[in-house]
Amino acid sequence: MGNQKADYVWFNGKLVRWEEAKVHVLTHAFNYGTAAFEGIRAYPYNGEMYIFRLKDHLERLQNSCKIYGFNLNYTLEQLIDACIELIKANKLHERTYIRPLVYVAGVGVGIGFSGQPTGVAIAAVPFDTYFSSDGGVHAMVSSWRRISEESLPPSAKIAGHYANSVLAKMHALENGYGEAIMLDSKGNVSEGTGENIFIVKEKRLITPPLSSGILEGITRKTVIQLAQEEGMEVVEREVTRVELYTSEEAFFTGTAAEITPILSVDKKQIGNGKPGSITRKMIELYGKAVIGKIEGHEDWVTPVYKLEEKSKKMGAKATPIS
Ligand code: PY5
Repeated sequence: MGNQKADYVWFNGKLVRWEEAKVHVLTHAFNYGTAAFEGIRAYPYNGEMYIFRLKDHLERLQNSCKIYGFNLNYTLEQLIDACIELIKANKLHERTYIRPLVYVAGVGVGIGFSGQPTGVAIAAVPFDTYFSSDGGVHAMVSSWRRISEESLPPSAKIAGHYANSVLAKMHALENGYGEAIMLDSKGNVSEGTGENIFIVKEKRLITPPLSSGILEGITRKTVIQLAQEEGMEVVEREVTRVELYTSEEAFFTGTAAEITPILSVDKKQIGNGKPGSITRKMIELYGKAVIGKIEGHEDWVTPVYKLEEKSKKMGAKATPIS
């Protein structure tokens, strides 16, 4: 991620200036990774900003908190309003990334956190593509295995879990690859360091199941739904490492990564080394979905500035009284 900035951060119920969104060095979350977070995108279209699947992301945040027993002192509605308010305050009108974070806020050295307060911060920054856009990414299979249910619950989006992703990602970058693909504890394909993975075989989309230690991605869910509605077959099943090598197409899905074609794995070219037709179709559909342009799924997006309602109201005022 880059060093994007904005004027304000939503910090424990208030908008504070960017520089003022600070915590103490002995904060429990800073020392032990005890924070649940989300990554959400907002997209500009026709002067409006649309937040994609905001409620789904915040519900996952609630579940992450539940798994770890973090108190989340704000309701879903309050968090939705906070995200909207924050984009407005920062006057954002470009591709934006929203990062809500619920953290154990006690200051001290003990590991137990019962009775300690939790804090909530939401940052929103301009954010374009996650991977440098040269048509896709070259990936390696990492020797670091994805965290498994035996030690950490992979379906919770917890700051501390990302130490695993950081090891795999840095190993990949240091070896000249754009991304790492992690295997699960059994040796099947799990996911990228911050993305789910799909492969295409005989025109079918295949993606690893929850039991392969994945984070249940909202982009993954969106892609499954969009593909099925297009009449494509989607299978959730274990994927072996060599199936990756011989797949016709492969791509990553994630809020930050959106849909990113995988051009090679371990230096083995996927398909003809260019984004395949199904991948391109999914990119096109996803591009429409995030601005509310898929019929029947307009409710996936939350308008920030509510321009439509405003213009309706203005229109009503302008109507002459008969
Ligand atoms: N798997 C992992 C480990 C992730 O971190 C993410 C999201 C996904 C899958 C995809 O989930 P979703 O489709 O719901 O976004 N990663 C974050 C993101 O905002 C952080 C990336 C730096 O995309």
